[in-house]
Amino acid sequence: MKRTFLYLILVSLSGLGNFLFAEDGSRLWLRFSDVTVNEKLFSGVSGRTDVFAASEFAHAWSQMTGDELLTQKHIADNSLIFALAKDKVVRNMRLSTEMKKLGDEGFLIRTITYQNKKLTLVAANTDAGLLYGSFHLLRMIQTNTFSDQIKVVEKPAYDLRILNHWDNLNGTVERGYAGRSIWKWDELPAKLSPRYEAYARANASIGLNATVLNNVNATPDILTTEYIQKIKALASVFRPFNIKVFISINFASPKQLGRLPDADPMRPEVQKWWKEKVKEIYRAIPDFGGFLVKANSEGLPGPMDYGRTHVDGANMIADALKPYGGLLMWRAFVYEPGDDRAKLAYKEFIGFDGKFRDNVIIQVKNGPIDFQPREPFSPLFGAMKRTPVMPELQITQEYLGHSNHLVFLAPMWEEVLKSDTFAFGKGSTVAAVTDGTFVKTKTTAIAGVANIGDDINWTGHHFAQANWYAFGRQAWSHQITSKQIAEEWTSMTFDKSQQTTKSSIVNCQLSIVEILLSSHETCVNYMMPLGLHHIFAWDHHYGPEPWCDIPGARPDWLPKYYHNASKAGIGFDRTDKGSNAVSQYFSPLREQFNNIEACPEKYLLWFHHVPWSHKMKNGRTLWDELCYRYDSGVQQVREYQKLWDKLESEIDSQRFAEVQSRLRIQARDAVWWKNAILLYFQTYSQMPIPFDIERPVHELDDLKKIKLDMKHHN
Ligand code: GCV
Repeated sequence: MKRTFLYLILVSLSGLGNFLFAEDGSRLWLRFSDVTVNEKLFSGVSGRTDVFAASEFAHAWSQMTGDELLTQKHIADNSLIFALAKDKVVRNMRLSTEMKKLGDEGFLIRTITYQNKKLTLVAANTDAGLLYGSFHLLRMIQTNTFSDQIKVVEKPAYDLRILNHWDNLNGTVERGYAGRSIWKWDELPAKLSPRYEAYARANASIGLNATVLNNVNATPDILTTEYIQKIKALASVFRPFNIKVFISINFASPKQLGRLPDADPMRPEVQKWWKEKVKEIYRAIPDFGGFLVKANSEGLPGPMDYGRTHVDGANMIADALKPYGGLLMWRAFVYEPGDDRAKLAYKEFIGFDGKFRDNVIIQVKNGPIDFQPREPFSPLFGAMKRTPVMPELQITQEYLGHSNHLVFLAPMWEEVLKSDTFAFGKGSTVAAVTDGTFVKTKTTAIAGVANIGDDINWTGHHFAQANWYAFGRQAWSHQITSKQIAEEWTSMTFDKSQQTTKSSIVNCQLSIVEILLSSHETCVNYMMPLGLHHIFAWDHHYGPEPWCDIPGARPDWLPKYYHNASKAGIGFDRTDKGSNAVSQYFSPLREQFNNIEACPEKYLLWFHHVPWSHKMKNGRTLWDELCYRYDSGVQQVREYQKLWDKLESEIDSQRFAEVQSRLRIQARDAVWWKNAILLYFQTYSQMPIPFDIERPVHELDDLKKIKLDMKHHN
């Protein structure tokens, strides 16, 4: 990482820019040309010209103001910067413990008075820190929070803040709902799409610093010399933006590509093959990040194919990466049949605690099953006390309405990261057991499965951009609130009212934030409230299919396995009388989850099989409560439609119409969910739907016939 110390901005205004862009969402939250710079606050702009961060700032500034920053006309201002740089104010700062604490990626932004001028200073120990500081400063300008009294000190919560692309080399994206892959493998390395740089800039602007380019269901081809050249080309676009490149690899590559008899990690030729392959990669890409591996999961090859363990497999590849400082992210998304699926990853990994090399990190999905609308956190968080563990979140909405539903995921991730595991006593949140506070590790990390495709607006739904944004912001700071993220994103993304009056922008933004913040709970309500999970349609995971039965399918791929509905009740008994999954949690959680009275109602049917007539905390029966929850999900989406329609005169016509159309789909889908689930479960509960609730408008038999052809999504 390049070492620099300081870069300075004294900001001024000279003329507002007038750039015209189509409102197609392609600019994401980086809509600098729409920013109205408050003239009173700025009195001059300058900065070091030899720093990438400064050129990024300049790029944004010129769009905001039409002013060419850092050109000849501003050179005079630099005398002030040079004087300041030599001044003891800065000398002292450079040596301060505050600066040291910023580490390699932190920054500070501060208003100082120097030679009777108020200056805004961005300081960092590295170019990367300056880049993040610059984007932070820009964000303050974009969101109108810039002032002449700034005192910001920031450093990231995790070392690696990484996107996982589930992009296949043939251009499709597994669980991708925003078009095809943005990586144009056929054109690489010769042709570089301008989208690559735009992607890197967007990531850097929210603090992301790494990416895994290809699907965890990896083909060996990614390791061919041809693909290494393509990866190298991408890495060189991303490098200035401080983004490291990783790839997913297929464990059987030595067999498939190297033509060895097998891929047994104990076979010396296999070990040699990996060492040589890694050497070839680092020769091409010296700052290559490392590998992500899905092994012995969902049919993928792995060390267990040869009677070896996850430790054998991971350590063998980690040894190959070690001389180059490479990292191996080994996934714990495994569920060999044999027990309650929610227990399997823990059971398979817990015995390996402390046995992995120090450049291995175990990647664990937020919940014990699979990115459901709501899950309790995975019990592996905190349980591996001597092994680095990184959370894996899913930004793409596989189980949350794809890119048709407006669902802001920050509140869900905030709930996960702030959940207390009690692994090291009270306060050992999922965030704290993964960010190095409790488990000492060389590298800490957090991953998000990307929702990016080649759609013009990047993410299919305009509001799905907010989830990419939120992942970056939470990876940078797991203490930031969802509300802050929602407000920031909204004010950067819906920044220009057609009416251009201040109050109309503010009102518009308030409505959008209101929708964002309640949208996850809304989706949980119309899909799977009270701890219900995995009652989705087979394979595409879009609509409801609690009745789904595929002869010969693994039972734990079928909804009935999870809901267990019968005349007696509904839910999965994971108490000590059932699968005892509760025992994988630390006290007092395990007792709390085990006890039907103490278990949080949002997880009730996750941990308990509950009679239909069970009394909920509000006095209703479980059945009635389910009915009201589903209905309130529907009503909430209809509220969003009303709120949105009211904004028509405020929002540009393209984005308005596109969001409006998807809200209509979401409203129809919410009704579909409610009708399907209530009519189906009513065949078990045999209780009436409360009479003040809108009646179902479908026949159960008709709903059962719905078969969506969603192959194009995979
Ligand atoms: C990439 C779920 C998804 C799969 C995905 C898998 C995983 O099962 O449905 O598409 O595969 O998780 O995370 O490996």
